Amino acid sequence: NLLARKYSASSSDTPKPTSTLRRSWLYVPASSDKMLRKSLTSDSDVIIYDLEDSVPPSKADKINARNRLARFIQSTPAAELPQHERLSVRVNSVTTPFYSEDISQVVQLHPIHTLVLPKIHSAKDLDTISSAIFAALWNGISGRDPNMPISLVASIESAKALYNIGEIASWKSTFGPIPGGQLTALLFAAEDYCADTSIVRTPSRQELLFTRSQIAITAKAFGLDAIDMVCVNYRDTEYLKDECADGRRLGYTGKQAIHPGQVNLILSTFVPSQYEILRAARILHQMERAYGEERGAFGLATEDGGKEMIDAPMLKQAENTIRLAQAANLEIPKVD
Ligand code: 1VU
Repeated sequence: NLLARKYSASSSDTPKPTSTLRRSWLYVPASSDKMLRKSLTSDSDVIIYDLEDSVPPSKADKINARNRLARFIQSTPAAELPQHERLSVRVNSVTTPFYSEDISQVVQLHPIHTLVLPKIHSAKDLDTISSAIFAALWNGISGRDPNMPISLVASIESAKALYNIGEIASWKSTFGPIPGGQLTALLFAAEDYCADTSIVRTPSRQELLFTRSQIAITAKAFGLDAIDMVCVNYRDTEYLKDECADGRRLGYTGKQAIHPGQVNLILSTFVPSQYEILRAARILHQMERAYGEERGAFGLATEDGGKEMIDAPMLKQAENTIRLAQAANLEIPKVD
């Protein structure tokens, strides 16, 4: 059947996940030796070593944090560090005097895969960053493999950024992805966004719905990952669960974390539930049968004894679900 043919683990044409899952993005302040060490024990899909807002703003503190991170990465055995795809650094924003030296030093830490870029307000900001990356590599100070791309994440945190979101999401470096960097994700920084827009935060998050949707859907339009806001209530598991669930419903592929205790919940929310996987498997199986009977639609039995109509768009949704489940190595049940 369709399910067995397209998705069985033993099938030779099993689709392979197109990208590594990047569900949880854990910030680790580079100003803290203790937290840097602790990051080595985290299962987060991505670790963001932070040079920006978790570090005090003084020049001395910024320089210390940058140097501390370099020492940490250089002195930790490679096998203990997060693997290449999991390693990212948030540099300081283009509006500060620190960003170009941050970039220059960070690209020398050659395992770094991703740069998280705060306060991107327009494509011009990305051009500025890209020039700094190009200059750092061109200066020949890097031990980095020149064919290793640098993945860029644009943080959307202002009214201007939201206004310019199309030009940001469609940005390409004039230097090419290598060595200019390649945009791979949009990230929503809710607290800065509220500071910029005077939006008043409420526990309901209702005031952020438009912006969260806009960012997630724009990311989809350009094939980018969409990374949802930080949940600052880091001791409230129920609140985090709720925020993760509505982020995923809005189309986000992952979420930022500020505390190691948030990671597992994010990892388990940004994948389909067992119920969703079973339903998707049934849709694929029953659509195969419907196609065999020259029908493009059929009625799927619902949990409450009713029926729902399934046709091509639901088949696509089911395929997306199975693909995501496979990428997360989740079991896909056989259905009759
Ligand atoms: O068990 P240990 O004592 O060895 O370790 C503590 C603590 O050091 C460690 N830990 C972390 N390790 C790595 N990365 C982290 N982000 C992190 N957070 C804590 O875990 C153990 C338990 O910690 P705790 O429960 O006692 O928590 P603390 O009171 O130590 O720290 C709480 C805060 C929130 C201050 C801490 O988690 C933190 O600094 N998080 C990162 C904040 C940040 O990066 N902010 C910028 C990004 S968010 C943004 O810009 C927009 C809002």
